[in-house]
Amino acid sequence: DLARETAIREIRADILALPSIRKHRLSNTEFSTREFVLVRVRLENGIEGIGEAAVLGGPRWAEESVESIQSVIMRYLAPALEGCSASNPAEAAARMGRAAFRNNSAKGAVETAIFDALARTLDVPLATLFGGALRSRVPVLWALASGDADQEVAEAQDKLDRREHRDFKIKLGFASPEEDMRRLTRLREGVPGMRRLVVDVNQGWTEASCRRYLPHLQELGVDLIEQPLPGDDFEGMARVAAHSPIPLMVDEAAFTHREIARAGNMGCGSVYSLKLVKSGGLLALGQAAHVAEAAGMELYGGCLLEGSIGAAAHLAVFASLPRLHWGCEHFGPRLHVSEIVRDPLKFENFELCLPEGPGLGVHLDEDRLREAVRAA
Ligand code: MUC
Ligand code: MG
Repeated sequence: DLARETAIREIRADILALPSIRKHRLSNTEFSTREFVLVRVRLENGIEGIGEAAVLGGPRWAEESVESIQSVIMRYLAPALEGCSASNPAEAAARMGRAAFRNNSAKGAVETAIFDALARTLDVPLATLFGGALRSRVPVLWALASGDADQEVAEAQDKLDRREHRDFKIKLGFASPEEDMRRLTRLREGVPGMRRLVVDVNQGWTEASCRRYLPHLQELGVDLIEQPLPGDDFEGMARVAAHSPIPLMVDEAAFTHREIARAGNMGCGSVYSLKLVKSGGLLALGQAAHVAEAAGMELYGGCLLEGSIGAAAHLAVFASLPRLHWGCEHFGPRLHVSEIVRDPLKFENFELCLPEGPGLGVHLDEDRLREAVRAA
């Protein structure tokens, strides 16, 4: 029977590293090599599922590092899953929830690998396990984050010319707000063909700078302001949002369903960024979307710069959502020099394509994988 055939036999977690095409800067971290953990779950039937645990430049965007992810998986999550079957991902998620507090990136990757192994066993795309796909493509933006205004203008124009991206996000908060305004102005003037512009401050501003620079952001036609204040400043976000003609997006502030409901109901923002590393599993990711909407927020398909494995996992859930108002930001597969899959996700006509085929729809490339293990 299915439960016996899909019993979890082995769980592996390897630390990998891939160079990025350029330095990526955020208010509180930066990196030119992306480290992540590849999780592999082998079932009794011999089928293997894969999952990706992302971090950004060490334990800085959130508290997890590749080292903590690997050891939490091997020491706590894998033992908790002994005797569990991939035919019951909800049971696997519940066991991991009891075995470890938070550690969402680790849990999310293991749950992804379990779902992938189940979908491959059933020979269906992963989206089928979330109710089926309502869309096969999702609009995808690109993030500018080198901090060098000329480079950013050239990069954005190139993405537009290739019809890969017409919506952009720019990372602010690592320089002074004045410098940020200069970079933004350069970008708006230098790339007139750009459609939407999102600014992500990654918790880097104060309430005073928000008030002071809101009029500039409005003049520059900014469409969305992501997490300008520290994640735990719900009251400040609510006050800024109440003044802002531009919608605010809640990112680092809300991981759990209760945090999402609180952020929405307090008016901290009118858009929520969905991320596997915040929800801690694909089941919870889908639920987060419904909680956010119920609390009055529109949905944005967020990422932590995952490659094709993590992006495909998010897409399987995003494809099944009734609404995804702001599209997604899964440009990660193009930010890294080489990927560890044979079939990286496709970008066409400003959209990211949902991969076809059973499970996640992507397959490991063993040669590239060996290089990425060596680099780590
Ligand atoms: C974040 O805070 O949104 C996603 C895209 C990007 O450039 O950084 C990440 C994390
Ligand atoms: Mg963000």
